[in-house]
Amino acid sequence: MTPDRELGWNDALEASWQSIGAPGEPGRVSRIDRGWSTVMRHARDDQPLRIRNLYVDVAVGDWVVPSDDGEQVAHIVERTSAFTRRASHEGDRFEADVLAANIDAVFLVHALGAPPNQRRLERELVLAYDSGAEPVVVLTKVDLVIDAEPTRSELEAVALGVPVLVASGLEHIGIDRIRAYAAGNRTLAFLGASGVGKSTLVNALLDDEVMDTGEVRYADQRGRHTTVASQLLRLPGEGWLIDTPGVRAVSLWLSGDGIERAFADVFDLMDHCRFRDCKHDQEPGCAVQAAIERGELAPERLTSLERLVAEEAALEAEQERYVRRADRRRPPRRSGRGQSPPTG
Ligand SMILES: Nc1nc2c(ncn2[C@@H]2O[C@H](COP(=O)(O)OP(=O)(O)OP(=O)(O)O)[C@@H](O)[C@H]2O)c(=O)[nH]1
Ligand SMILES: [Mg+2]
Ligand SMILES: [Zn+2]
Repeated sequence: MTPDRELGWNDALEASWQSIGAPGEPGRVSRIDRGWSTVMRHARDDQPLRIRNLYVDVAVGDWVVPSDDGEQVAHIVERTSAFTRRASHEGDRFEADVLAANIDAVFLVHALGAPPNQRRLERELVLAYDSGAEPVVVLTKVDLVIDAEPTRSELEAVALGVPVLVASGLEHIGIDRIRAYAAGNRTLAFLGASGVGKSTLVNALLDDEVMDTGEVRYADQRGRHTTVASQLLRLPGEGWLIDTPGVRAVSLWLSGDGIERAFADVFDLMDHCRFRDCKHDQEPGCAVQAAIERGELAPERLTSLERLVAEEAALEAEQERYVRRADRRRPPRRSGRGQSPPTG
């Protein structure tokens, strides 16, 4: 049986699966509970498999091949995208924590009615590009403001052509434009600070009260609800949605070319500096400083870039130190920058 395209199977996944000899019958992980994966075999599977995920770092959204005895995950089909949290060091294990996999479009959610936060958006764009998903910015809670334009144009200035949508989860405004990204059985996910309105957007998309929102828990006085378990949810019409807790922009993994893409304007300027090793500080002929002087580049954007580059370098150094130490203690394993999760 070929995997169900309605469940999100696509040409890229097919090619990866073929490249490992097209084993078994891949299904998609819809949730994970302490070592157990729930695996759907087709889009309307109401009796999904429950199998063990021993020795494999499975994430919600993954396509997995069950073992012949149907008891455990035998392979993970190579991911088209992955949200990865910073490695946690546990004993001599060195692992990045994959929160969600095979996401096609990621919505970077900001709330209107609060000051626009360009720095946060820059960081989220880096993480989105690094994940491999297509970023889209959503400004929600539009019902709270008279004019969304000032905030929109401030965030557009750092979005560099990434679409910036306006919506309200509460008032069901702009929901169809978000849903349109799921056409072709694609998978959506939401990233953003706590309280910006992600769960409310998810509810509006599902047209249902699937996710708890802050308000709900305020009522029963147990404090804010934060989504606790990732799950793959079917959207009405077509497409999928992964609701992920803890995808806070602060602690994610940095790797790949996310910084280069999110700061493409600054990198373009850097190509025009007189000296190849320009530090973009006091050097003569620095195209970056010239753009700042002309008012074409905000100095905060350069600072923001430098901070992210330093952070990535520190993370890499830490990884390398850790891997070197671990390598002295046991046989070599794949490691290094942007360490790819095991795929089987
Ligand atoms: N006025 C207005 N309020 C909204 C809107 N969307 C969400 N809210 C309110 O904002 C609060 C937080 O919304 P949530 O959807 O729970 O936020 P969240 O991003 O899921 O938060 P975490 O789960 O903590 O990350 C709740 O009180 C919502 O009712 C909106 O479009 N308009
Ligand atoms: Mg939430
Ligand atoms: Zn320069």
